Amino acid sequence: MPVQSGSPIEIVTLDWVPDFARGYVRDFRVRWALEEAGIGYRTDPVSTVARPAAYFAEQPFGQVPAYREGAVRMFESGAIVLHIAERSEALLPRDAVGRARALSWAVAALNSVEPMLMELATVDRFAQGEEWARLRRPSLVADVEKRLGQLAAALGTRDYLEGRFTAGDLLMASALRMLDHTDMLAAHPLLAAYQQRCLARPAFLAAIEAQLAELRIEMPEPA
Ligand SMILES: N[C@@H](CCC(=O)N[C@@H](CS)C(=O)NCC(=O)O)C(=O)O
Repeated sequence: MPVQSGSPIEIVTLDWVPDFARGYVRDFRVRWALEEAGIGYRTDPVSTVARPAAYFAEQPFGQVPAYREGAVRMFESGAIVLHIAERSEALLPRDAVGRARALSWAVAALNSVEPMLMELATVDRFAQGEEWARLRRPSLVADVEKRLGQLAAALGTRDYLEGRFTAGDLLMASALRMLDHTDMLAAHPLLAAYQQRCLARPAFLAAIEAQLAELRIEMPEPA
């Protein structure tokens, strides 16, 4: 159970999402980071169907999550996770070398891995059946396979990208969840095991349980 510290933290979440998005709304990343850091929080669900105009002053794109902590106002899940990581050695090593590596992996997750996985999710889910999606998919799949191979090679046989868990792993494992509708990770057993290791962490499970509970959905039975 996280402990309270400093100013109360509030995460802006959505009050409803369709079934496929439950457990995947990006506020889970912020909840996960706070759970890893042992920092308590509350949420302020915003209406999915009618986002108040004032909310755009807080999150310019009207999306979630947004983050409030005293005078601090933040948006972008990656930035928020790194902000939390500044407060916790559990997410960011104190030594300069380890910290630099963790930051590199965090940005790699957001900038070099997530965009192509997001594009695949768009092709497979949101543009399903459209001609452009059918034409785009083969070369996109090839790009994703290549990137996964490179990531697997960098991970090697380590438990985490830099040996110990960091915010970089949190964001990488979060990004890899965008492949959940495929079996593409199976081609890389060590990477798949890494993903499972990250997602078996009590802090991740608590984060997902909290999101699902807020959306009033029961946790599925573990496979
Ligand atoms: N890059 C942003 C993306 C945020 C995002 O896509 N949020 C989605 C939920 S996962 C959202 O708010 N969707 C509703 C909308 O775009 O109106 C972040 O990581 O915070």
